[in-house]
Amino acid sequence: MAKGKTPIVILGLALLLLAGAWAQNPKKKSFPKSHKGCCDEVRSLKVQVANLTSILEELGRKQETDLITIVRQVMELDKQNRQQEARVTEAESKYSEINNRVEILQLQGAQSVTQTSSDVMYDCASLHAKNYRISGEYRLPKDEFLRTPELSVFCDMDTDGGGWTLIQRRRVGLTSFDRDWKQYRNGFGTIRGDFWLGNEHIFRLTQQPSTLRIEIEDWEGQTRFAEYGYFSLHNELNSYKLFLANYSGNAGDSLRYHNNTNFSTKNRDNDKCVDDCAALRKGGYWYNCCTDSNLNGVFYRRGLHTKSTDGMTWYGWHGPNYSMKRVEMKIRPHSFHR
Ligand SMILES: [Ca+2]
Repeated sequence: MAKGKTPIVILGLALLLLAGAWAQNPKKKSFPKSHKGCCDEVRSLKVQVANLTSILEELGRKQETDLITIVRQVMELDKQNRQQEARVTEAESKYSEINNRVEILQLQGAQSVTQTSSDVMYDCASLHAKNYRISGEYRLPKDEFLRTPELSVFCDMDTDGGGWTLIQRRRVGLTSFDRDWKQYRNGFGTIRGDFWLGNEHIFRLTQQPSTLRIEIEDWEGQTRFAEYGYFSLHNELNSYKLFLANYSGNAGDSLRYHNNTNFSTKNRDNDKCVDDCAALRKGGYWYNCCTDSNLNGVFYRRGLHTKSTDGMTWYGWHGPNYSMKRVEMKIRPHSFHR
């Protein structure tokens, strides 16, 4: 019976195989359909990605080019800036050179004029009378006839007609004014910066009737002045005693209190007080007991000037606790003509 059934079994298997093959074929045919769609999408995506990459690369290249252009522009601007700076430096140098030449001419002029006329007291007013009208430093040579020493002075040829010889200036603040008698007698500091001309020179110059003008500036940039129509010092034997009169101006009369007072320094207390005013107020001045002004006091920079009473004060304007930003004291003889 088994032998009789074998061909049927084989046939059955063959049919099954055919059926299986047939059943697989449609699947195989349907797969490529969906696989083809997938590949198209992938290809499309790939193309898009490629395009985007290309755009990105292009953008990158463009940014790089822009960056290079900007760097080049910055470098060019920097170069131009350096060239301009060089030009400014050159111009400044030329200006300085011209200025020096003018100053040398001023000095030479002052010297030659002095050497040919020893009949006048030499100061900025007499230079002005000889038509020297530029404010600046002048060197007055030694004069045997007048027995006056060589002296550098700073002339203000602008204020109220000019002809002013500066006897004091504070504007930089690096020069200490807490000095001894000898230094105040002979003078100290730099004529273009902060200085005291020297009591001996002031005494000599004020032998001719003179006016004193005091100009002060506060830290807000406001300026005021005090003028004394009469101003002179006594000699050293009389401690350079101060004489002044005829106040005018808008700063207040804060030197009147010091009138008829001897000059004091930290090593020579000539004031009218039990206290040692020069030591307390840290400068040389005509202290009475002690001050209504202290123009040779401590130079306090902005913000520090209210902390003590030893500053560069002028009570008539800002009281005892305010130290000025700038001070100039200058003299001019009554004989001055504009
Ligand atoms: Ca005293």
